Amino acid sequence: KPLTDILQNIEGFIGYSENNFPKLHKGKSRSLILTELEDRLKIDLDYSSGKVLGAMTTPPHDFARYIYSKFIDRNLGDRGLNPGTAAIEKEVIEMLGNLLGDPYVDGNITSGGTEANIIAMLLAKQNNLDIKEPSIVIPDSAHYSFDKAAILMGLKVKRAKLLSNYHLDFDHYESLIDDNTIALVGILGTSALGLIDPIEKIGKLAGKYNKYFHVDAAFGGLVVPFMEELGYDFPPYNLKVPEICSYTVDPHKMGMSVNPSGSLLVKDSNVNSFKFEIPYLAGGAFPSYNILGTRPGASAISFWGLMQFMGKQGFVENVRHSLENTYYLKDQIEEIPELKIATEPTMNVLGIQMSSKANMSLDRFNSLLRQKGWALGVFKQWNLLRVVLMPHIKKSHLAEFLKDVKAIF
Ligand code: 0PR
Repeated sequence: KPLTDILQNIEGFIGYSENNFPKLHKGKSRSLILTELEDRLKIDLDYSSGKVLGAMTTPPHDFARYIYSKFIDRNLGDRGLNPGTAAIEKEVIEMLGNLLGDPYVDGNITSGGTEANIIAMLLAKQNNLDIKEPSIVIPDSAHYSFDKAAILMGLKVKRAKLLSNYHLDFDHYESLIDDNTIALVGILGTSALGLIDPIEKIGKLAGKYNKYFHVDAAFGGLVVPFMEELGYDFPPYNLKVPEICSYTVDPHKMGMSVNPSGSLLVKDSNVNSFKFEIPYLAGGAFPSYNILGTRPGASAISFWGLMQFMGKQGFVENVRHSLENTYYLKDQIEEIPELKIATEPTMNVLGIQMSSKANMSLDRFNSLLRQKGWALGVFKQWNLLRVVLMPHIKKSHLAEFLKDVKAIF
């Protein structure tokens, strides 16, 4: 299909031919372009409306935005040319390591959880080059980035079942491990429900079978440590679990930082580290774990600045606000006979399902919500709608949402 046909079908598309670049001999004025952009981008959902209820992203903190635009020219792909930025990146990894139990951890800022998880699987593969038909064992709740990694590297994916409460069926997980397994994956904050896998127990399996162990804490890595500060108890989940080889944590989710910002922390004492190196760069060769070549230094710099600005207390307050909203919404949903919660929430993610009293499908319920502008995540395989109580969600948004929900039944 030609690109023009595809664009014509996008809602809000106005006249590609008018802007057709080859025909546009003379540039337009900034103000004309900005006016057009503001107008065309109006159809994108606005976080401040509270309608973005099902995404793991939130508007970046103002200070992070400011820093990002100020240092937007820094390229971590050539760290020799940007030694200041490289040092800041190293400090961000150290600070994340400190928060997660190991300040001596190695690692890099990535474009997000997907890049970090793909690199982790690549590290596992490089550590098991003798295995000819490599497979990975992941919980059925794992993010699609592991499937992407598997496609790229020709890995077989073995998905461990979930129990009826959507937690991992640990016995099934163990039964999938065999000689071809190159990596075990555990999740701190699943995409659908924010649940936590038994990280310490999977670690023990990794030790017993001598396997590479990766933890995907893209979401939970910047939630759970702050929940601990609020007095919540968790079984061991962080880098102190000795068998962990690598750990994904995303500043652009609950870290309130700019897109794109992820990170991969690597315990190089557990890994035969495989870093990419480009020898001819003007600034010299600085091997890193990244797949991206040119990569935004401003991502590292913004999160460094944001951590300094907010302090631990700032993140703790954000998490407290998100949890209060989670429990408020849970209580309210439980009062509506046609709905139920999928499972007890562990962090600020809530799954909503239809109860046996509802005479409506989940699909229909969701499309009625969409008509009213509410954007929730849909996980068809588990018959649930996901609400992520990100920092931009206010109680008043939830009250509006509940009013619309009640009007449906
Ligand atoms: N690991 C976990 C546990 C995730 O939930 C995600 C993404 C990733 C890894 C991958 O992270 P990146 O998207 O940074 O590569 N989870 C979000 C989700 O599934 C991604 C997202 C965010 C999707 C905002 C839509 C959206 O509007 O919800």
